[in-house]
Amino acid sequence: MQNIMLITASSPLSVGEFFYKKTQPQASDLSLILDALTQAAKLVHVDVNRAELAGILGAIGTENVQGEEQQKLDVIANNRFIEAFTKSGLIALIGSEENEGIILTGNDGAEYVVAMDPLDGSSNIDVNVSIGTIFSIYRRKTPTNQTPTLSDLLQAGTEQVAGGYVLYGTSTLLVLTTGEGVQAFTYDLKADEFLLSNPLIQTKAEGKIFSCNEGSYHDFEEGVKNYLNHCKTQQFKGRYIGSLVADFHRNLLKGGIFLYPATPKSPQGKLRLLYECNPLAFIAEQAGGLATDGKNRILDIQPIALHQRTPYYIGSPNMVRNVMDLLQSK
Ligand code: AHM
Repeated sequence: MQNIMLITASSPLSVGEFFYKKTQPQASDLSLILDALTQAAKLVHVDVNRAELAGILGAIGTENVQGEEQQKLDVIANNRFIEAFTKSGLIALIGSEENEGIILTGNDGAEYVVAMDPLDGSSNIDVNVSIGTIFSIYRRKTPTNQTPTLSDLLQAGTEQVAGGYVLYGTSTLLVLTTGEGVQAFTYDLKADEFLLSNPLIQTKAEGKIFSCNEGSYHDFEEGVKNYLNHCKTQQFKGRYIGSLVADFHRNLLKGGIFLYPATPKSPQGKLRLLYECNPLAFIAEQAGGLATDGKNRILDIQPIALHQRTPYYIGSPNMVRNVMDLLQSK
């Protein structure tokens, strides 16, 4: 008979504990903001899991600013995060995919602002496929004795104080960076906390997965077509869920590239710079990956509009460099 060994491990840190232990000056504010974020994420976790039983699947009958049909869960998640950030007292302003303009929380003296996609991948809500919340936290630029403005959000991604996502998948996971590597926290239902489950995520320099909506292949420019053909010649695996967070997360862990190129119909691509591309680009770079629009580093782009879009290539660095080379060799 085999000996059974009892392993006792000290209990993993919660998000708040992990960041409170850090020494940077904003550590305590940041841990409180992340606490607000995780409180909302826990509620959204329940909403997502009970959606069919609770009758909150399907469209609500309205469109967001992008002209996309809003799902009931889009609106519920949006309200959950807005309420949590507002109540924290630490967020002055929010920019959301679901709202045309900025949302003033009334916390005029607060020092931070948030850009978010409260529920990304909404076409997958009704079919029980992974979806996510994506967010960026910035320090505001306007003085705290003034009402915050859109300019507080229109900062390059390099200015992010924190960025990340919550993935509502086979488990609910928060993946986060504050510029010191990438950490993952898994929602433990028993403890009712997001607990540190991976203290340092790093991606592979070279991956073997490519993720792209190939239904638009004929609309892609030659460089993208050549890269996709290269992936197939190399017999890389094609994997595409249609939920950015889920596609990105898989490639982050396994090594791969996600592509959402421009097309004649969408010359700026589909994905939004502020609350989809920048947070994931911050994570990718902190994990050793790259993110570009084909020419420029995503994090260097100076935004000019809240709902600005960009072509997007993100993932393992050698793969991203390869597609950039092909895009530039016309
Ligand atoms: P959404 O904000 O309506 O959910 O759109 C964003 C989603 C991303 O999650 C995903 O990468 C992309 O749209 C998929 O688009 P497509 O259906 O064109 O492949």
